[in-house]
Amino acid sequence: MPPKKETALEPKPLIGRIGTSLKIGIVGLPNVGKSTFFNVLTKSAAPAENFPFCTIDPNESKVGVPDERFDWLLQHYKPSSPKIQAYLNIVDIAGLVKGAHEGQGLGNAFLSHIRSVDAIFHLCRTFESEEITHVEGDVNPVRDIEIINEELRLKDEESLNAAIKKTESLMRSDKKLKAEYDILCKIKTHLVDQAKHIRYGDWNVQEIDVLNKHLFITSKPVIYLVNMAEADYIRKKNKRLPKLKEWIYSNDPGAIMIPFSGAFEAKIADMDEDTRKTFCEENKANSTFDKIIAQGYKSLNLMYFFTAGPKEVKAWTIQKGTKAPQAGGRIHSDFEKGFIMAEVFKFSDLKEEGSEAAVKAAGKYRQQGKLYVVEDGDIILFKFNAGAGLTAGKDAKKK
Ligand SMILES: Nc1nc2c(ncn2[C@@H]2O[C@H](COP(=O)(O)OP(=O)(O)O)[C@@H](O)[C@H]2O)c(=O)[nH]1
Ligand SMILES: [Mg+2]
Repeated sequence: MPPKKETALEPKPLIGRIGTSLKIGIVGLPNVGKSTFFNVLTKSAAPAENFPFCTIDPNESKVGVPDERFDWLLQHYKPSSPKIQAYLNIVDIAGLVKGAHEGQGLGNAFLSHIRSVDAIFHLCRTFESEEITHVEGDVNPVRDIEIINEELRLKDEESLNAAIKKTESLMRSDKKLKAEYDILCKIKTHLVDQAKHIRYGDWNVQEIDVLNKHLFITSKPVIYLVNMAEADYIRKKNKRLPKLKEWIYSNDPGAIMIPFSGAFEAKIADMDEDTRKTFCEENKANSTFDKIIAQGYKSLNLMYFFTAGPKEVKAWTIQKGTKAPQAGGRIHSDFEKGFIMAEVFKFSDLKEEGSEAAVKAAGKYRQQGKLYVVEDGDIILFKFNAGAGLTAGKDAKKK
């Protein structure tokens, strides 16, 4: 069956779960610095203000997504109360070892943990240490990445084979399942015969539909985090980095790699602000956490729009491709049900013009209808019909 032509207007559906409280999990071999990274990040990142206790359980946490635009809006509107930024859910997953898919180490327990996240921080180690043993005997990040990637692929192979078997037996009584069965077999060619992760494939709408029923591990986006020794991080060099870059470039084109140093981050997290500033200036090095959080958030296909005024400044998380009424529905279901229009202006225009009135005067304040696809960083005022007894055009943002 030839794939149906997709219209240019409707973007392809995303691979993965639908929702706005998606999570990213930290995956890697034992002793590569996953928990150190998680703990320092959780402790030092700006706590999400709406969640005074960042830690949900010892292995799961929320961290605020740093954004200069948000900071600027706070300065501009000086809201009297809530200022709520977007946050990233992050999960520390126990280390994987070779053979995990067949039950080695913590074995299959990792599976449910990785299943429950929507993207992966694949953490690997380039720091040397006599005391901190490496499960594979020596430091070799390319080999480590290959071990983990193969474990994940084998785990998917197992799930996929089970899915194929099940669909095949159900297909005998339900012919409609033939199309799904064919798609699963096509995925198998990719995952098993070509030994490739599912996220490298170019899947059409029907195939994405099937993929989203199963949420395979290797369909999740990956960001490689390279944990360096403090000294290497400061001098921005490590002998293994070029090879690692080359490996990612040829084997996982498009994947993002972010070098950082758990040791460096832990050190500066313990300093008071002045000491930290001096230390960072002297060493010409800074924390990488902001970048890691921002990229992690992006990898989940999440973005946010703002509501902003003297009362409050808030970032509202939505999935990429969300239309105006559904974006409004994040704030209140009435905004979606009674949607009239969205008044939208761009952060960059506000910054350039200096005030909302100036943005309006410059003709950059736009009224958008229900088909408008919200863009990252839009500042929106929803007009909606609040239903029985209330007048239309009630403002979402009261002055
Ligand atoms: N030298 C050095 N040691 C680190 C670094 N990150 C973590 N460690 C140490 O390595 C050991 C294992 O770290 P941990 O974060 O528990 O690793 P995990 O098993 O991947 O969660 C601990 O003793 C850490 O103190 C690092 O960047 N440099
Ligand atoms: Mg750990």
